[in-house]
Amino acid sequence: MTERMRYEDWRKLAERELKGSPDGLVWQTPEGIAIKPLYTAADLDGIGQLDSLPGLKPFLRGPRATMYAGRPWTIRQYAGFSTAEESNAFYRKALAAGQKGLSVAFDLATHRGYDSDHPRVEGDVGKAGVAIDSVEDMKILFDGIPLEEMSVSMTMNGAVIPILANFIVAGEEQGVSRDRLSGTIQNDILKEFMVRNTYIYPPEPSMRIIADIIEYTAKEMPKFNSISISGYHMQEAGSTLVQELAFTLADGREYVRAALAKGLNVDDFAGRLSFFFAIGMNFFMEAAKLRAARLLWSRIMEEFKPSKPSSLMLRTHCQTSGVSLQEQDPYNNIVRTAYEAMAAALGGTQSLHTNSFDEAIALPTEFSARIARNTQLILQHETGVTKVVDPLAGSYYVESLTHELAEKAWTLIDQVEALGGMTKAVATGLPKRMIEEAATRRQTAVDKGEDVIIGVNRYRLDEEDRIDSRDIDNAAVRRSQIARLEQTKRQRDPKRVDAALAVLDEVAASGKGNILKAAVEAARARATVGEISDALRSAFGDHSAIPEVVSKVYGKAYEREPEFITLVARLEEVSALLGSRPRIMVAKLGQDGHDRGAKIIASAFGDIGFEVITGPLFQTPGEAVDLAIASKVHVVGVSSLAAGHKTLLPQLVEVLKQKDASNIIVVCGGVVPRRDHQVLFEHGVSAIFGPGTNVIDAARAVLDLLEGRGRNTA
Ligand code: MLC
Ligand code: 5AD
Repeated sequence: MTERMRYEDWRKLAERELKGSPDGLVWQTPEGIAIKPLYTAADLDGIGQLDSLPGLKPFLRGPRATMYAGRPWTIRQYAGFSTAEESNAFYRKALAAGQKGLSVAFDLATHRGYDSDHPRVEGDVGKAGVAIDSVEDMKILFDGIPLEEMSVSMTMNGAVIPILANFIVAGEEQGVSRDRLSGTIQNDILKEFMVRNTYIYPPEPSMRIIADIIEYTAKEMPKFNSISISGYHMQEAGSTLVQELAFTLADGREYVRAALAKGLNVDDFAGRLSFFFAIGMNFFMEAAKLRAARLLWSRIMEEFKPSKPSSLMLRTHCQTSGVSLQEQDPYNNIVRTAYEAMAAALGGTQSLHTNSFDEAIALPTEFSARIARNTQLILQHETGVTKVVDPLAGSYYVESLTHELAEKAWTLIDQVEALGGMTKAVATGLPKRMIEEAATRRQTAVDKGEDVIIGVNRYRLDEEDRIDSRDIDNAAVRRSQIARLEQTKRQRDPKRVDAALAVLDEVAASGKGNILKAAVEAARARATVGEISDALRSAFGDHSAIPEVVSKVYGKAYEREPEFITLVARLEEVSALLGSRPRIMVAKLGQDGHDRGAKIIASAFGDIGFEVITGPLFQTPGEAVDLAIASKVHVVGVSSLAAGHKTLLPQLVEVLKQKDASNIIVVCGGVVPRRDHQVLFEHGVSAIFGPGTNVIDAARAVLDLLEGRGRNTA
């Protein structure tokens, strides 16, 4: 019997089971891929990748010949909070309990190149990561951790120069010369302009910084990965997996070009480029994505004609998806993370972070971090997944998906090329817009219940369990950071600092010499993160982005829904009451650049009929109030994802009072632990919309508030 005839038999059976056509079972994914209920050998026709072997180009089946059978992936948990002392203690405990590599999360003040005493960062110090102001902090961070043996990843992009310089000097002073340091610096600025937003300088000098770091590490630090080209944050911002794949690889190609333009030889640096992807809930597609990524990267690198096979090899870190985790019924997140971790392993990651179940509430506690770490330890030691290389190879479905993802991503990569490469594409705003549209579409599907999330839009608990969460006293952290900064400044030789900073400024401004090399000298002299960043600011200037918001995605999907129609009608009534359409300003305060939520709210509220003002990133409460008053808004909606809310929201309300604008209603959305709700209410916040809030519900609540206010003042 031929394959075709047997398939026809299956179809008949399926029709009988379904009492209808199996074509209705096709799942259209956000990537535009039609997933069929059955894959067969026929789906492998014409797929060229099937004879691939691990360790050999194009590395589809993995960069190493033996993969985890030889050495399992690195359990590398991203962590950092409060002071260097506290983070150091946390790292040591984690390493003793089975973690294998370190990964430092810096606070947002550090990310954006501000010392802890800077007035703009009052709400951010020590909150979303550890505060580092100088080599003195960096030395404490790694105290008792042998940098000769431990590979250290540092997620740093904006203030990448002072941080890497401080790390090199901390190593030096621990007795480990830079050529023996192993680890990774994220150093990926293009995705910052697209989604993550911890940039400091404009794109062009930012690309120079990257090229200088690749040059310096290629020459001086042979064990160090010069960059971690990241798609993670794109998926977090709402991208599809094809967008994540394509934009990340296109970013990588751009960095290779920047390094080549410096005169480097491709084989001298390509083997130390590394990648970073998110692993979300689409289990098989995520595993296929990593396989496709390796295939495509080797294709891209072939263009540069390297002679070493390792120059074609994509090695990657993965992190389970933060955005897939929920505030509601949070223990479900343990299960989600475990599935995602399994997908990362089946996809062949080199290193992995598993998120903690309290992701949507606060930074991990000792307890939630333990479960997250053990999720990987159990996977490695108890399930047997490490014993066989690329176990999904040959699966009709996974091979076919790998192929389809690769094709679709390649088409998008070509589109980027047609725009002149990723730097130019980013400048057009196209990738960002595409990602924001995908994010809004996803929100719509969740709000409408088409995409099911257990505990949120299906099987929601009547009452949530209370869980403990980590709280950080940022005022105390700030005080202790300022004390150490003052001490460091007292003890250093000011002439040496000034001289080193002048050289750095000159190297930056003239375009001659290596910026990192000059910064290492400044760090040795104890110039601070803020001072080094300012020296570069004076040469390069600051980057500021104009917020753009997509429209008609949410509204279009909802236009026929009765609840939407009712809401729009209510908005008209409220408008009549107010005498104008309700105006809301969506504000981001402090150094928190996570703007997916703010963008979705701005977009959806706009479609509902609100007049929306999108405030720029990084405002102080005072600046936000000025804009709100000048824009004559009725409501300020603050989106807070980096835990600055307890400092920044009360300040905002206070400034409104001082400026006689208390009639403006303040609401807040984002990651705000329940234990903080009361404090915010007491400080004049009228409503708090946590993760998992349906946008329609939020809009209705805002209209309720406006109606109340309209009646009160009427
Ligand atoms: C590996 N090795 C083997 C082997 N497998 N040797 C023999 N047999 C095998 N089967 C060797 C490797 O060649 C290497 O040596 C060494 O073992 C370590 O393995 P690795 O695979 O290179 O792992 P690792 O050192 O962990 O490096 C992984 C990496 C790296 C290349 C992906 O860049 C990395 O660690 N990245 C982490 C990035 C990260 O944590 N980012 C956090 C972002 S959080 P050799 O000598 O060849 O090196 C974030 C969130 C936010 O961004 O927004 O704030
Ligand atoms: N500690 C632990 N995990 C963190 N993440 C961000 N900051 C920290 C930190 N300080 C994780 C979260 C988040 C993702 C970007 O990284 O999972 O979603």
